[in-house]
Amino acid sequence: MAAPGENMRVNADRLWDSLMEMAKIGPGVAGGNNRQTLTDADAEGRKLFQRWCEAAGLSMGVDTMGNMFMTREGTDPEALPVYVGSHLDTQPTGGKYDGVLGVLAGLEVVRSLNDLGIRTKHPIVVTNWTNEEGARFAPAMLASGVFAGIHTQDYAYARRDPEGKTFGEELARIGWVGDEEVGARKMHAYFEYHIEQGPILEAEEKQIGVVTHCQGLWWLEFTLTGREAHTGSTPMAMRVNAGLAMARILEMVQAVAMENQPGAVGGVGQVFFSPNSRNVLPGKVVFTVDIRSPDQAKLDGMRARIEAEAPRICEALGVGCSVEAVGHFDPVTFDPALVATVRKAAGDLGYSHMNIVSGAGHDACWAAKVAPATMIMCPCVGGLSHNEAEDISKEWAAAGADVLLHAVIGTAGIAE
Ligand code: HGY
Ligand code: MN
Ligand code: MN
Repeated sequence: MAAPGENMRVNADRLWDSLMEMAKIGPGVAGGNNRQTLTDADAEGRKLFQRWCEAAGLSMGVDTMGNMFMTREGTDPEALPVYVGSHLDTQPTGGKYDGVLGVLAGLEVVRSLNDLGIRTKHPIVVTNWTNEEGARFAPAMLASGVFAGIHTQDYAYARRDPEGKTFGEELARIGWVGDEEVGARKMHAYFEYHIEQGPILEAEEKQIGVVTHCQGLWWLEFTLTGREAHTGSTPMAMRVNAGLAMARILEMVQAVAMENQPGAVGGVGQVFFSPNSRNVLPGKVVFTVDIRSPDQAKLDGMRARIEAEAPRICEALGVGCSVEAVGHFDPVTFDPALVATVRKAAGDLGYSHMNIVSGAGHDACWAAKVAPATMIMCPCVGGLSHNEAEDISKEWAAAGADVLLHAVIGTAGIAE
C-alpha cells in the first residue's frame, strides 16, 4: 500500500494547457514570447496568473518590487512557508518556458494538492519574481536581489531601460507596486523548477537535473568614446574608431574565455552605437560583457584580465574607455539537504536524473542567500533558450513538476 501521496503525479495536461494559455500573452514573432518586465504584456500575464491562483484558493501578497506571493495556508500557523517560484517575464525573443514553467508548475503543485485533498503543515507560497531577465532593466534577478538584500530598492527603482524609463515609474504605471515591505517574508525553503537552457540533460538522456550549484557571473558595461566622423571622407589614419575598439575587445573576451576552458564562458549580447548612423563613425559605443564560471578564481581572473586589456586596446586607438560592473553574483552552492530531497524524489518517481550545475542565473541564486534553496531542471530541445524556438516536451515538463510536487510535500509535510 503506497504511503499517502507516494505515487502522486501532477496533471500533465493541465500544466501544459496553462503554459500554452500564458504563451498567448506577449507573443513573439516566431512562436515564442516577448513579455518583457513591466510592459502591458507583463501586467496581463500577472493578472492571468493571479486569476488562476485565486481560483485555486490562494491569497495574494505583493511587495514594493512587484514580487507576487500566492499563499496556500498550512495547518501549522507557526511554520514558515515553503516557496516555489520563478519568473513570468521573458527576453525580447524569449521562449515559452524560461521562468514560466517554474511559476506554473508551482501553481500545478497547488492544484494537485487540492485535487488530492492533501493539507500540508507548512504553508506553500507560489512566487513570481519581477524582472528576472534583466533584459529591459539590468541587472538580471533584480527584484529577488532586492528581496535578498543584495540591492537597495532605490537602486532598483532608478534602473533605466534603453528608452530612459525607470523601473520605479514602469512598476507604478502597470499598477503593481505592492504594499508589502520587500524582503520581510521569511522562507522555510525555496524550490525553483526551470528548463536547463543548455544541452546536457538531453544529450545524457536524463529527465531530471538535480541542481547542486549555479555558476557565477559578471556583467561589465563598457563605454567607449571615439570621435564622430564621416565614414567616407575621413582618412583611416585620422579615425578615432570606437567601433573598432569594441570589436577588438570582443575578440579578446572570446580569447580569455577559451583560455579558461573548461568551465568558462564569455560574450556580448547587447551593443549600442551612437549616433548609430550608417555613414558616421560612432562617437560612443556602449556594450555589456557577460562572463561566467562555476570556479570563483576563473570568474574573477577573467574579469581582471578583461578590465586590464580593454584600456590598452582603446589607448592604442586613441579611444576613451570606462567600465562599470552592472551585474554580479558569485558561484552558488545550493542547500545539500534540499538537493538530496530532489534527488530522492526523482529516484522514488523512477525518473532518470543527474547532478548538474546551472549555466544560467536564476532567482534561486538570491533566494539561497536568505533561505535553504535549490533547483530542479528538465531538458530543453537542442539546449536552446533565449530564442523563440525554445522547446520542451509535455512529458519533460510534467516529470519535473512531479519531482517538485514530491519535494514540496517532503519539505512542507503532510498534515495528519
Ligand atoms: O542571465 C541569466 O542567466 C538569466 O537568464 N537571467
Ligand atoms: Mn529564467
Ligand atoms: Mn532567461
